[in-house]
Amino acid sequence: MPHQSTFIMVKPDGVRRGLVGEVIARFEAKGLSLERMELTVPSGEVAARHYAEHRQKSFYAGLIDFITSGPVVAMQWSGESAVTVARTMIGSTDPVGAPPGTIRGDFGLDVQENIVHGSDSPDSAARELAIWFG
Ligand code: D4T
Repeated sequence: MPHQSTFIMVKPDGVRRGLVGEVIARFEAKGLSLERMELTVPSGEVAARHYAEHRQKSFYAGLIDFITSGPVVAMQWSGESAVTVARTMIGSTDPVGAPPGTIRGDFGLDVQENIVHGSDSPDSAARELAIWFG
């Protein structure tokens, strides 16, 4: 099983709702290691780089407005299969269909305001960690 690093972000809705501690506690309890963490209001440039693959999508403009609407908590977590493990714990993109026990399944109902982001592959993790942490 590969040791991996992944990029996790508590989105503005998660910060506004006071779910930062809940998200961190879940990853800590699972056994992943917190390597870096920063509370920051993303610039339009960082948001555009992060969501570049969605530039042509109908929800893109709203997504950029949302992600830059307030502070997020940007984090690097590491551990065995950290990318897959974190995605499994976060749950599917639309919280309506995310199973109970996942973060989105337990705390969300809105596909845009879905609380937390996690990298979808090791390559995405490397790209996103470079965008957010340089
Ligand atoms: P992120 O990247 O935020 O962890 O989400 P996912 O990996 O689970 O989902 P994604 O890349 O397909 O979508 C990125 C981001 O866009 C928002 N979104 C998505 C939205 O606002 N409306 C939509 O219809 C969809 C499909 C939610 C996550």
